[in-house]
Amino acid sequence: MLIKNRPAWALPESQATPESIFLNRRALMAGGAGLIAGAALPGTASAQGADPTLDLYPAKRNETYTLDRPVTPEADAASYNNFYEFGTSKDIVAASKRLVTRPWTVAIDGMVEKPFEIAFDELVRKLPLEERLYRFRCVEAWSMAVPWTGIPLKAFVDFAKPLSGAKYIRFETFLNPRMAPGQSARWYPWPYTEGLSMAEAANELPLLVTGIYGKPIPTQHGAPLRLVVPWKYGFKSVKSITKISFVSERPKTFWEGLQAAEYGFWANVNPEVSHPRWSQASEQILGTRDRKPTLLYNGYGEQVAGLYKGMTGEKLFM
Ligand SMILES: Nc1nc2c(c(=O)[nH]1)N[C@H]1C(S)=C(S)[C@@H](COP(=O)(O)O)O[C@H]1N2
Ligand SMILES: [Mo]
Repeated sequence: MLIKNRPAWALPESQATPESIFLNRRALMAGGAGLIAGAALPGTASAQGADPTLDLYPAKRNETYTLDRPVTPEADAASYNNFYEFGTSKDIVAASKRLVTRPWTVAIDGMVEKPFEIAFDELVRKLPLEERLYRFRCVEAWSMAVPWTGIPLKAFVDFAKPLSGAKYIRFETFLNPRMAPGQSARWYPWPYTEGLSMAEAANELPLLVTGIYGKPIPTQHGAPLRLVVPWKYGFKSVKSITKISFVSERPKTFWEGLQAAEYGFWANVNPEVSHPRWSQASEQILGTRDRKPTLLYNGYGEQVAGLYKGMTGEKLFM
């Protein structure tokens, strides 16, 4: 395992269940490990200047969404990340500072009335921003609870004006191996992509996130724009989005492309459906020594269970 500086509350090696375990071995065999341990370029962060959206934070909190546990301390959430573009360990904060987030353009294409591109700084002022407290559950069996700020995905979909033939929405991360050394590892299907059905995208819960802890989102969490889908395993919550496409066919996602038997399209949280290599019954609460039982749909069944009525024959939980 490549986890360095493992904090006291992290899992013992024997219990840890990284998404990447078989890939780490391949990376080592291919001599690629050094490549993805990129260091920050001195001065990059300051060269980007002050964030032009600072005045939008903190956004008004939507009190509908409450937690059954304390909010994770910011320092813990901000220092234990998955962002394979910057390395396969959890310790990618420094490397992620290479991400240049301005200018940042998002392309909207596929089955829409009219494809268009929009600057992130314009998009973030066009649609309503709000703060929500959500639980977040990684497939590796750790979890956190954080205040995200974002645009309800539903509002973005209305703004994009999809055609009736659109059945899925597909999200794509930037592709720039010079900025993101992990993207030089050719055994991954870069760029990172994810997708939802249109019915899921129209649900109230998914957020196009622009901020966390009442501030613009930092690079390690997927600046400047990422998805958050709180009832699905964390890998669905794609970071640093540059393209959003409306499509008629179910898109093949990054993790599906790597290992379809372990990471499917639906990936809804379910404590009773084990990952082929570990149990999903409970979760390690980030920043603590506690484990908690994992909840069906990560506790959001009331809002989302209806989406899957009658979908027999689909692998809804992996
Ligand atoms: N582009 C991109 N998005 C990504 C990932 C990634 O490696 N690259 N990792 C995913 C996984 S596995 C998880 S658990 C979450 C972690 O989000 P966080 O680091 O903000 O907690 O981001 C998801 N989004
Ligand atoms: Mo994850």
